[in-house]
Amino acid sequence: MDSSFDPDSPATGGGIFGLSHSPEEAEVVLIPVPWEATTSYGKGTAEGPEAILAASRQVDLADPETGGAYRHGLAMLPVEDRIRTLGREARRTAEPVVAVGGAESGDAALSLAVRQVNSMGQELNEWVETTARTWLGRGKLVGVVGGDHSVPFGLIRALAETHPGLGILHLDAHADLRDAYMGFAWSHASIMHNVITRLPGVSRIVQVGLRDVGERERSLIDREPERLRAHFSADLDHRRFEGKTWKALVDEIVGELPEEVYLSFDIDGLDPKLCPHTGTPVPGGLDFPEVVYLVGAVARSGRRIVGLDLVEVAPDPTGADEYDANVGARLLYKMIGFALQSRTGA
Ligand SMILES: [Mn+2]
Repeated sequence: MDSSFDPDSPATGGGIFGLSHSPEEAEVVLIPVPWEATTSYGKGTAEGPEAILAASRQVDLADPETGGAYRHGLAMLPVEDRIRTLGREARRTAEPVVAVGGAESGDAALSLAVRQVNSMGQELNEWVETTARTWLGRGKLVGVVGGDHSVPFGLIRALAETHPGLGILHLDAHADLRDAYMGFAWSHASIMHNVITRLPGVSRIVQVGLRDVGERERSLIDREPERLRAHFSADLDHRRFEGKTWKALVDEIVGELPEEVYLSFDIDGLDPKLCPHTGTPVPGGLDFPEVVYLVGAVARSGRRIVGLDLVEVAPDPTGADEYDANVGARLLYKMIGFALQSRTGA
């Protein structure tokens, strides 16, 4: 960045947060993934990366909490047309299956559609992983901006290999532990099931904010007490109502994480007043300062945040309300800031 750069002046750079770093000169590289192949309820998260990019230009860069992440250089890769097209094709192929709630009927056309969507999901995962490895290999901190919650699998796989024992701090209203939702192996509702069953390098997933959990997900949590730690919103709320401080709860949560941590943030972990257009909003949930305190506590504990994603941010389809993307962009800046702090010990 040239020396005349003024973080207080209106954003002029075309990149994320109004900056103009190339990915080569940035310390943080974000991979945008416009993908929502298998979402069943609200749509629009495929537009998340571009909405966050647009809203990010309003974020003041000298963040008092995280200390000005922009100095490290931040860049978002351009959205690849091939990936956007693949995402649309996957969505189109999945639609008839989603419309009837799955392919259990044995209908041959629906079963074929499921297999095709699964193979497109596989292709996406491979692309995310290859892209992530390229930038990880150059020493970057890599993040994924979704898209639905299926998209960061390739990044998590790459990091689980280079950081065995990795822990995931998973903020979400949902456990995402379903084994193939509607037959779709790479569904947004299955991301953590796929991580826990396919990535032995991930030692533990610590889930926070859960409010909507299926019976089979619950029993998987009970069967895997070492690798899955679930913090339900109701439990956290009750304990706070009865006098526990948020700090005490955060210390417990952070204490369950290993030394190296990946942040996976589904925006619907927040109170839906902060993300009114997300695909599957659930009342309750965490407030913005609470999650920022939690993520900051990971860095302050001396743990290292080695990668991150922010998913399920969906802009208002009418374009009238940019709040979802505004909250998303600010959350992303805080997550990056704490990750950088944890990286350098600064
Ligand atoms: Mn999720």
